[in-house]
This record gives sequence, structure tokens and C-alpha cells, in this order.
Amino acid sequence: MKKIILALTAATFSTAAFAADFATVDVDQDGAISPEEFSAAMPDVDSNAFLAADTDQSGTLSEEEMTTAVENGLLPAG
Ligand SMILES: [Ca+2]
Repeated sequence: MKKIILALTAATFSTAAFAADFATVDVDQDGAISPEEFSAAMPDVDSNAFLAADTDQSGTLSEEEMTTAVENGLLPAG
């Protein structure tokens, strides 16, 4: 499972710099970034950025939502 996640992460982020590796931010590896995981990984990022990035308003960020947020400048890249 972990190898699959890492492979997907490498493929997804090969063209985008990223504040942190998704699998690293997703501490419990449930495939979604909780507000707690988000703030732990990016303590300097305003929580409003999390809400803005959560486009389906699920309360967590999917890998796709995080990637989109970085591309849109909501979240810092690198
Ligand atoms: Ca998680």
C-alpha cells in the first residue's frame, strides 16, 4: 500500500513543486489531509487556505485538492 501511494505521489507531483510530500503530510495515511495534519505540516499557512482548498467541503483535503491549491497559489510550493 505504501509503495502504491509513493508511486502515485511521484507521478502526481513530478511537474509541481510542493510544500511537503502528500504521503508525509498524511500522517495517518488515510488518503486525506485533516486540518490537524495540514497545520502540523504548514504551521505558517492560514487556516482559510485550507477551507479554500477543500473544494468539495469534505473537511479534509484530497491529494487532488492539495495539488490544485498549490497550482492556484493557495498553498506554498516548496
Ligand atoms: Ca490523513
